[in-house]
Amino acid sequence: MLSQQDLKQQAADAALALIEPMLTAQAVIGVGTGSTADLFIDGLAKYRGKFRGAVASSERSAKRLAGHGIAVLDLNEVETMPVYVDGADEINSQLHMIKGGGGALTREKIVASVAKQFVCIADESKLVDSLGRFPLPIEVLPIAREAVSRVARALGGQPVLREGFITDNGNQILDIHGLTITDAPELEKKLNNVPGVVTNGLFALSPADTALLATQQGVRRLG
Ligand code: ABF
Repeated sequence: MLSQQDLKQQAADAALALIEPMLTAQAVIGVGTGSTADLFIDGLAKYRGKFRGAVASSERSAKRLAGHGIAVLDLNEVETMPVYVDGADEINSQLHMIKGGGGALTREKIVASVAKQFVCIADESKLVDSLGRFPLPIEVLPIAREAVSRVARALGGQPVLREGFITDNGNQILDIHGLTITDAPELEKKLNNVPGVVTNGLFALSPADTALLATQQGVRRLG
């Protein structure tokens, strides 16, 4: 029986095998945040020098990349990237995701938007029939916390402030419990339009292109 850590490692290894041919001297790799992304970063170290560098979706990932001697580039120096590799808190069969459990959803969504291909790496526990059992993270400007909370309640959710947490961008996070998400792209659009919302953790308007899901029977590829 493979542990969850073994499964995350297998997903990370599968992503490294997938992207290896993309690692040219000019290539810049987009890198996500979280425990599975950490394993991907550690594996990327052996290819250091084969590619130009990486753009990180958080200070946490930037530090880990730099620790391996991988050049960490400012997104403003990069026009495009062949691939963005990142984990997820939940993913469904349409490759819609809930992300942000690690608090990095804003930069994750930005960096992913610049890459040609979004490869999601996850253990099988992240694959769900419908999104929403994992509380939906929303990054909010602190002044808008209560206003956005009222909107979340009106949508049927129960917002909980992520106590003592400030994002890399200096904002707060509301975790919205109890949402029944039947149309993820629609809800993402709605939340995008709420004044004070910086980013919501639904990645459905721009879902992953490929998912590498580690299972007890091996790594499954979706998309
Ligand atoms: C990242 O992956 C975050 O959005 C999310 O919180 C994290 C969860 O993945 P893991 O289980 O690998 O930590 O993209």
